[in-house]
Amino acid sequence: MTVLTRRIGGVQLEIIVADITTLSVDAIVNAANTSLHGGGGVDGAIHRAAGPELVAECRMLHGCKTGDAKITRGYRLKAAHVIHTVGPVWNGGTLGEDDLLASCYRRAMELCGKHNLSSVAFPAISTGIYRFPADRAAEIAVRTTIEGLSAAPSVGRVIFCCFSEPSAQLHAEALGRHGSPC
Ligand code: AR6
Repeated sequence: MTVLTRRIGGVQLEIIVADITTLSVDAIVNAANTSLHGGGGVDGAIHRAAGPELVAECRMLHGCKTGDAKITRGYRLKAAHVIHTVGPVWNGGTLGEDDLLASCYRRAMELCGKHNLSSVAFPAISTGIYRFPADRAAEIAVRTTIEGLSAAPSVGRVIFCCFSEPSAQLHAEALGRHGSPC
């Protein structure tokens, strides 16, 4: 379900409510952990849908630091690639969580640019098991992704793939503060 679409320059930004594993895009972003060996939440769903080849490739990456991102193929997913990023665990906001979350979106956009990808879908990183406040995370997600468009000139479509309507509303409010109606 599409909640909002906005255009910034030549780039279409969409807020949808969906299961990210079903999307046909160049890359879906995974909210992983530092081991990159899979887990619960969206990470578990992506690994289940991609098949065992995904964890085999992930094992060769030797983990990922919080705030960083690494790219693999998508295997049995419709998405050609998975960008694995590791969001911060929320600890009250005094341990650099905002900057680390922003870094996830920035690094993911940099990888899109480096690999010449044209479409990318993000889940609401850190807002599940890692307990980052959803409204604060949505603002960081939208703002940082828009800032990151300059590092990814190949990208023409960005999807914020929310898993609930309240999450989508928070992203829609954030996107409403940026960009113009499509
Ligand atoms: N499609 C889209 N969004 C989803 C899906 C899905 N299929 N499933 C969950 N979400 P979480 P985190 C939403 O917990 O907070 C894992 O164990 C979910 O509703 O998946 O970054 C990792 O291995 C929430 O809004 O990720 C790490 O250990 C958002 O995705 C840890 O969880 C993120 O929730 C990472 O925690």
